[in-house]
Amino acid sequence: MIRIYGVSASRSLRPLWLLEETGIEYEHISIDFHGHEVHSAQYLAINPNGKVPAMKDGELILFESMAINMYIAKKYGGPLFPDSDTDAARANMWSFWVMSEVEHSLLTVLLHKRVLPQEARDNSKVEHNLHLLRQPFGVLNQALQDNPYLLGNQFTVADLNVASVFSWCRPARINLHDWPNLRDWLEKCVKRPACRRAIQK
Ligand SMILES: N[C@@H](CCC(=O)N[C@@H](CS)C(=O)NCC(=O)O)C(=O)O
Repeated sequence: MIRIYGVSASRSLRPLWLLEETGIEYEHISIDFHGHEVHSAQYLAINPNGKVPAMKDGELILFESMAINMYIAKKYGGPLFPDSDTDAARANMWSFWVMSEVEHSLLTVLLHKRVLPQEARDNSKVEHNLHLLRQPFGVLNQALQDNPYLLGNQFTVADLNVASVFSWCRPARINLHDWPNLRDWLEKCVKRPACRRAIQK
């Protein structure tokens, strides 16, 4: 049975959400990423980076949340994985895009607004990264202008991967008023029952 390592209050939410969407049975090893567990010899044999998520499916072990999700979607996702090579390429594009153009800045805003202890917060980092995010937020807003989802009319792994990163906008208290397509799409994605179930894990 496919196994996912990591608590849902981490990037492990991404594969947990996807597995909940597929409906397949899976095993959840709910290890925390703060502290010793991820640095134990046993876990480092699964993910030598000492981070979550990681996945084991038979003999295959993967780390990196987006790579894990593309594998799960293709193997178990049915219509969650695009049925044409061109749409599969677009799903990859959006997944790489959100990791390289959005994730770091959004996490910096979240950490410095809400997570770090007051004395470690730096508002100039919040302002700088909010400024950097305006460009990719605009790109996503535009991409959702004519279609309800990133690849067309249907929710796919591309939406899940991108929305799972953008879901940090809410705890970071980022006002999405300037990007209404993005805001409405994000709301629709994170309200999906599979996402709500994964968050409870
Ligand atoms: N690029 C990796 C990032 C994984 C990552 O940084 N995970 C965090 C939790 S969200 C972690 O395990 N941190 C533990 C540490 O840095 O010691 C992915 O997307 O899977």
